Amino acid sequence: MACPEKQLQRISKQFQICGELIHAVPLRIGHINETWSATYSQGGARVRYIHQKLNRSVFRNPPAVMKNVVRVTGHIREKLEARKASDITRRCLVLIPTWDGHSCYRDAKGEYWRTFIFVEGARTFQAAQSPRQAFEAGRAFGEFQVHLVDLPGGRLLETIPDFHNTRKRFASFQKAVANDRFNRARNARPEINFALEREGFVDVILNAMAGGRLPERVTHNDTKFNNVMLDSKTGRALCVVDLDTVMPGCALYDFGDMVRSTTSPVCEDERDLSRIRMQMPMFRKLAEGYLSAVGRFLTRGERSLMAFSGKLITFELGLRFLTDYLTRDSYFRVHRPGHNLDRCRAQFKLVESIERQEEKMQAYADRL
Ligand code: GN1
Ligand code: MG
Repeated sequence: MACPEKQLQRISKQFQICGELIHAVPLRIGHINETWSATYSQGGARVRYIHQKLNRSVFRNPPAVMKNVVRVTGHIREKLEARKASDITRRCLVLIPTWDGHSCYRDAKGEYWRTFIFVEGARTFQAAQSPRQAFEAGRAFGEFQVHLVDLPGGRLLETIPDFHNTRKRFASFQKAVANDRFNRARNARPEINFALEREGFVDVILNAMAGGRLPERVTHNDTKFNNVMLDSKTGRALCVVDLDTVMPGCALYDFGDMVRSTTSPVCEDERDLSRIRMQMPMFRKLAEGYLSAVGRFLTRGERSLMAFSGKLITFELGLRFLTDYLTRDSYFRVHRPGHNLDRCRAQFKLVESIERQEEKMQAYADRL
């Protein structure tokens, strides 16, 4: 993540921040955007902000991303203010506008930069440490969906069209195997077969949505456990971050990605596959937390696919990592050779574990 301090100095001057930039550190979070935490001196106090450069090859229309983020954060903030919540700047991301009033800054190279208030006294984790944390994640993403049920101003823009279209993801995977441009398919035969054997369920949610059996909602679409900020003192969820893929979707995409990223004890790129499993106590608390927030509006159809969605989205991510491996890692940032294949293997191992427990998981959700 090369970004000399000088460049960041220049960028940071574009935003409505009063103070001098003292230093900035790159944050190794996410596989897509580039993020820095920057410390400023302001009237003698130290304050931190987040500066982020959007990945333009993933987000083809950065102004659309920013439009959505402004609408979503503005709406949640209004709701928190209306109910006189305390600590609002830690409960919802706050964008710092540029001096000329824009939500982001476009530099001479055409790169888009934005700035958020740094949420102090909070932590994120790569993997959930306890069922209580799983509950908090479920509740936080559930509340996020609840807040956005009445978002005014029409449909959000689709920042990445077909983001959770598992059929299209499957088709891209098939194409990558057929072309095998980088001669990598030979390293991934078992994974390719694993994926091919499961084509049968890729359309379930798509068909239910197309047939009107599942509603479209405003969803987060990237509900990874490390996108929940937990208060360092109380352990309670404060807010969810990474709002670039908030757009029209299915509530189950969110729940499914929570199952993927919260119920296994290890990170999504764990190489010791024997450590990967869907842990029922984590699932129970995750489902309880989620339903504690959305229980009132979730339809029967949505409820009935909660366990399935965990399997589907874990499979979808496995497919995406595998496709990216086969096409020489052009999408997800990698930190070692074979990284995307490791990620794929970890997802598929988790899919198997969910398959073994799917009935039990759904039976539990049905009882809640
Ligand atoms: C990417 O960059 P990050 O970690 O927030 C990806 C998600 C994946 C996730 C897997 C825009 O998110 O869809 O679930 O990696 N984001 C995009 O770790 O593709
Ligand atoms: Mg993301």
